Formats: sequence, C-alpha cells, structure tokens
Amino acid sequence: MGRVICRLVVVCVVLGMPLSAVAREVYVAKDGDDASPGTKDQPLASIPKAVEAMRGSGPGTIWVGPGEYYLDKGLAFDAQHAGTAEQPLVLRGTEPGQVRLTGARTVGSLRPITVDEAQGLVSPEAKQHVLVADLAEQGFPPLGPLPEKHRDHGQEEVVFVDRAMQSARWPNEGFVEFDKVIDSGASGVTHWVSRTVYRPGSFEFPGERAKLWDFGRGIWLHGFWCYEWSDEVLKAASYDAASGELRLAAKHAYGIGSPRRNDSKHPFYALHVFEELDQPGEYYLDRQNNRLFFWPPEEVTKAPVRLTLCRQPLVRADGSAYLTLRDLTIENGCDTGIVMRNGQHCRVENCLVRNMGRSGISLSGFRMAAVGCEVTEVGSSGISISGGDRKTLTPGQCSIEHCHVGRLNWEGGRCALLNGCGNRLAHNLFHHGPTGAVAYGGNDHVLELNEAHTMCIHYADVGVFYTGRDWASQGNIVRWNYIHDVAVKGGSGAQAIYLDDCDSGETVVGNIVHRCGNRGVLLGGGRDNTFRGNIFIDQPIGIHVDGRGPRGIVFDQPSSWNLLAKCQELGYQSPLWQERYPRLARIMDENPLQPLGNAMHANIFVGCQKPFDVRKEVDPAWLDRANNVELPLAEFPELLEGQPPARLNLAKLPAVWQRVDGFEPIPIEKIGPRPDRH
Ligand SMILES: [Ca+2]
Repeated sequence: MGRVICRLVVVCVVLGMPLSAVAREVYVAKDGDDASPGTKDQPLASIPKAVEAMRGSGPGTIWVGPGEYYLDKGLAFDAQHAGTAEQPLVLRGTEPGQVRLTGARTVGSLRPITVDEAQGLVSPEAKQHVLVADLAEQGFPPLGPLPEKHRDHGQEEVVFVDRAMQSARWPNEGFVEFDKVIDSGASGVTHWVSRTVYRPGSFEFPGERAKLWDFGRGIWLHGFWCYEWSDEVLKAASYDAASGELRLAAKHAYGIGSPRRNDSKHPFYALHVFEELDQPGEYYLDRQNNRLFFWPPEEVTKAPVRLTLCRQPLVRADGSAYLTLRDLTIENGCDTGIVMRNGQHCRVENCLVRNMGRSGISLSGFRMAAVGCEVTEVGSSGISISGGDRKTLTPGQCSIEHCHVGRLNWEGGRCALLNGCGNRLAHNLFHHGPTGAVAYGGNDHVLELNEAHTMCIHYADVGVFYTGRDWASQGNIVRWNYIHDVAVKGGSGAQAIYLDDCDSGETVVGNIVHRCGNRGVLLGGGRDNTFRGNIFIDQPIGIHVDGRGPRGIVFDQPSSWNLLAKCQELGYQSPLWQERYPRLARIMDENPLQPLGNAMHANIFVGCQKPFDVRKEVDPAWLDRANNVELPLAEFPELLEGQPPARLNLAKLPAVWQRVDGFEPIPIEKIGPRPDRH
C-alpha cells in the first residue's frame, strides 16, 4: 500500500495534479536528475524544480540532500504553496548544516597580479600577494555599479572560507576624522535635527593619503557625516590635491558637519579603493573591467573564492500559508536571505543565514516565526517581523525566538526589528553589532528573556533596545532581558533601553543591566511608562529622564514630530483605544508636552554613579518614584567572576534582590536561547 501511494504521489507531482488528502515527499540531491520522478531513490537535481512541483498540491516535504545548490534567481513560493494546520509544506535539509542554498558561484583561475596591474597599489607587499580573476572570461555576468549613496549596496561581494571578505579600505581598522567642513551643502537647523540640504557638501580631507588614489575609478567614503547616529556610504565626486577639498557626489540627508558647531569631528573611512588593497582578506572588484583583485588570507587552492551574484532574496514567499523552512544554510547572496510576505503560519526553523548583502530574515503576516535560527555577517538587519493591525489592536502573533544574531557587517543594521501589533521577541542572543540590538515600534509587543552584549560598537545616541517618537506606541513590555558589556561612548552615548523622543506607554520590568554604555534607561520626554524591578549594576547613570517634548513636538505641520497626528491616524479616541489606553485618550487635556505619568518602583542600583539623572526641565514631582534601592557593589563580591572586566554571575543575582522587600524574582535561568527549541 505504501508503495502505491508513493507512486501515485510521484505521478501527481510530476503532472502538477492536486492530491489534497496525502502529504507528499519530494527528494532533491546533488547527484539527482530533473527528469527523475523525485523519489528518494531517484531524486531531482534542482530545488526550484521541486518547489514548482509542490505548487498547488497542498502539504508535503521537499527533502534536500547535502551539498551546495546555486540559486541564480532564488526560490519563489506563492499563495499556491500552502500546507495545513495539521501538515505544513516543508522545505527541509536532510542533514542540518550540510545543505547549502547559495547565491554565489566559485571564482576560478586566479593568477598573480601583473606588474602593470599592480602599479597603483600602495603596499609593496600586496604586489606580491594579490591575485586576479577575469570574471567575464569565466562567464560571470557584468558586475553591477555601486550606488552613489548606500548602506547595504546589494551588489556583488566576495566570500572566502564562508566569511565575507572586506572590500579594500583605508584605514584598515577604525576611522579617520575630518573637522573642517568646506561646504555643508545645507541650511542651519530648521527643526530639531533637520536642516534643508541643497547639494552634496565638501570637507577638507585630513592628511595626504587621498593623493595616492585614482578618483577616476570611483572612491567611496563611509562616514558619520553629520550626526553620530547616522552613517552612510557616499561616492566622492572630486578631490583637489592642492587644497585637500573632497567633494561628495551625493547628498547626505542631514548635510555635512554639525549644524551647531564648526569644529566637530566626523569619523569616516574610504571604501572600494583599489590602491588600498594592502592586507590579506581585502579585495577590489573592478566593476568597469569585470575583474576581481583579491589578497586571500589562505591558499586559494584549499578553499573556494566565492562571488555573490543572486540579487533577489534566496528564498521568498508571498502569501504562502503553513510553509516551513528547516535545517538549511542560506548564504552568500547580494540581497536578503529569506523574505516571507503576507504569509500565515510560516516558520523558519533551525536555519543558518550568513553572508547576505542586505538582511537575514524578513517575515510579515500572521503567526510568522523564526525559531532557533542563526544570522551572521549580513549587511543590514538580522531578523525582522511585522504583523498585526495597530488600528484594531489585532495581534500578529509573529515571533523571533531562540535565535542567535551576531557579527553583523556594519551598515547600521539591528539584530532584530519588530513592527505592527502583538508580536514577540524572546530567548534570543544578540551581540557584536554597529548600533542597537533591537528596534521596535507599534503596540502590545512582548520582548523578554533576551541577552544582548557588545552592541553599539560604532554608533552613539542609540539604545540596545530602542523605540522612539510615538505617543501611540503603547502596551509594549520589555521584560527580563540581560543587557551588558557595551562600551561607554562620548556624545550621547549608548543606553541599554532607550525610549526616544517622547515614546510612551511602555512597561520595562525586571531587566538586568550591567556595564552597558552610558545609561541603563534613557527616557527622552515620554509619558506613562513603568520601570519596575530592574537591576542596574556598575552603570554611570541608572535612569535618565528629560523633558524634550516642548523642543520637539509640533501640532501644526506634517512631521515625524507631529505626535498627535500619529495618534489620530490610529484612531486613538476610538472606544477600543480609549479602553485599552485611557491615559493616552486624555493626553491633550493633561499638559501633553511634558513627561507625566512615569512610575519607577523597586529598581535596584548596584554601584551606579548616578542612579537617577533627572534633567533640570523635569519637575521631580512629575515622577512617581518609590522603593528604589541603592547598594554598593562591594557588598556583593560574589556577583562578578573572572579577571577584569569581570563577568556578571547571573546565578548570584538573588543575593541582590533579596535585599529588597517584595521584589519580583527574575527568571534568570530562562534568559537566552535554548538550541533545542525548534
Ligand atoms: Ca586596506
């Protein structure tokens, strides 16, 4: 009987006939053949063929055997791909870690660079080590042009031994700074941090290095051109070696240089500079002549040099339901790893997504989930979810759980993004990112039991957990997260939890913050927030409160600062919203510009220099503070372990909270991912 069903399934799959009652299985293997029936013994060769075979045929499993599968256009699922609540449609690797869906092809025939070709290289050593591949000769399509301005450029990049390599840059590490703006290209500040930008600006390039570069090939600069929280890669239009003036080819949204000071320092580095290919791991893609120049960090005969080619998400699904991706490695593409839009009940489980030019995983719809996944070395954000409806406060029930997102390439991406209403971020580990770990907006999300450390490496005025500029973003719970070991910055620094620009209506409970940047909490003028039972250890500042509302909020013009307009758009006076957020409903009658209604109870400050930093424009009577406790760190020697900088021993934390009557215990043993939860 089993074999009869099996044959029937195969026939139906090949003929594209629906067979709704039976979940079918289709097999793909590296040594398969697309003319085969797709059985275990006679598998198909290509995954797109199997995906096509499953269209319109209900639940089932596509089993993909070990090996590397090149996807030139990515896989596309649509609304015809749907499982059921009982039996999903699954794309699954037979051996986790061994099944690789890749957007890259291997570059062969690397030869030593010729004396002629090497002329411009600054480093004499590089002239001995750089290898060259003629991509057109090997049948690669023409390389794409880099945009004049970008963060994640979405064009080809080089991967070697599974790691993204570095497009040639100077300096090799860190930044140089300019402090002489020649032409800001912009007006003074018009409102808050905005100014009118008229043209790409210019500045005096510090030092002589740029004299070595051929600007005719194209030189890009990655910098913080105006504010410490806004970076961008901009192409250079010209460089005047005599005056040192470097003029940019594209406008930066905020203009060049600080609008408030003319001697401020702005960090940048030069990128995609052929002459600066001067260390192992750097490459230069000559996009005019379709050549790769590469100084491999190891012998190229031992590992493949890969060029990312696929410009679409490696896996996309639009309108699919009950679709699961499982046990797959998704890697080496120019765009995003996995994009599922308008889906229902779709899951990404135990997948590794790495070396993507843009983001890792992006899910939207109802009950969409990323569970037990790892995302690393992506150009932008790690995992994003969006679902639910804010206006009707309908929860999306999307989730990111037990995931590990780390070592983001650094174009501004966050490890996780949440939008919409009623979604969940729990039990994840985030680390090594340029800016904050989590940014969220919307309503009624739960963000709990996550660990984040070593974030905000390049940005300042950012938060590891960040939300901002929305009175209507209410009902979110940030609970039981462990946020630690973030460097203290100059300027506006890094904060563990940042409710920026009057964000309101949040509940921040039971978080553990240890040695995390400048502030444990930055409450920037928001209202009706609750901070309860948080533990701040060894922080310069525990909780900061300011009253920026009167300086920022506008009511009479379209602006991201028109906070009332955002409320009105969501119908904040509707019976539903009035019932759910009664204080928001009354906001215009109760001194709306000021940070009223914030409660801070039973927070513990251990060894913090300044537990509360209440700015002078805030009347302390506006804050409901009770039962907050300050304790010296010296009273808890067991809290820290190892050599300085010592790590916090979470298991010892009860010794701290036992000193505070009625403290709600924090479930420390549940923080972070459990690898078996997928
Ligand atoms: Ca270099």
